[in-house]
Amino acid sequence: MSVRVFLGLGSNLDNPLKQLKRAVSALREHSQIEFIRVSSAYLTKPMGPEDQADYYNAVVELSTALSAEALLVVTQSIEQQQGRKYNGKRWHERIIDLDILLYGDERIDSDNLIVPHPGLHERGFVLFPLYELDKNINIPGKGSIDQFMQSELTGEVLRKLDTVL
Ligand code: A4P
Ligand code: MG
Repeated sequence: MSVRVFLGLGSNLDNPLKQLKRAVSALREHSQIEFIRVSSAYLTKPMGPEDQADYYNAVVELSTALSAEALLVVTQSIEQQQGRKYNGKRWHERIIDLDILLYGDERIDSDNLIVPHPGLHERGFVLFPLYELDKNINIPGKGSIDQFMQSELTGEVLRKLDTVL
C-alpha cells in the first residue's frame, strides 16, 4: 500500500539551488518512489546561528510503498551522495538536508525517526512550501495547517523564487 509523503529540502552551501535540483532528480529517478510534485524554491532566513548564509528550501510530495524507516535510508543516502558533512553543531550550515515531514497520517517516535518532523508547524521555511502544495494538510497531533500559517514563525520566508526545481 502506498503512502503519501512530504519531504522538506534545505541547503545553504555550494550552490544551494543546484543542490535542491540534484536531490529532486534523485527522488524522481528512484524506482520505489512515485514523484508527485515539488513546490517552488524559497529563499529563507536561517533559523538558528545567524553567522551562516540564507537557505533555499522546498517541499516535495511523493507516494511510496517504502516504510518510513526505509525511506529515511534513501534520503540519508541522497545526502551522502551530495557530500553532506557534519560539524557536530546544531542547526549548522549544510549542503543538503532531507527531512521526512509527514508520512501519511502516521505519528512515529523511534530512536532515529520522529514524524511529523518536530517543529515543522513553527517553521516558515517548511509551512510556506507545504501550504503551496496542499492547503488542506492535517499535521497529525497538531491540526490543520491553516492555523499555523498565521502564527509567529521562525526561518522567515524572504522570497518565493521563480526557479523551477
Ligand atoms: N531524524 C528524526 N526524525 C527525522 C525525520 N522526520 N526526518 C533523525 C529526517 N531525519 C530525522 O538529522 C539528525 C537525525 O535526525 C538523523 O540521524 C535522523 O535519524 P540530520 O539531518 O543529520 O541533522 P539536522 O538536520 O542538523 O538536525 P535537526 O536538528 O533535525 O535540524 P533541522 O531541524 O533539520 O534544522 N533554517 C532555514 N531557513 N532553513 C532550513 O532548512 N534547517 C536547519 C536544520 C536549521 N535552520 C534552517 C534550516
Ligand atoms: Mg535533517
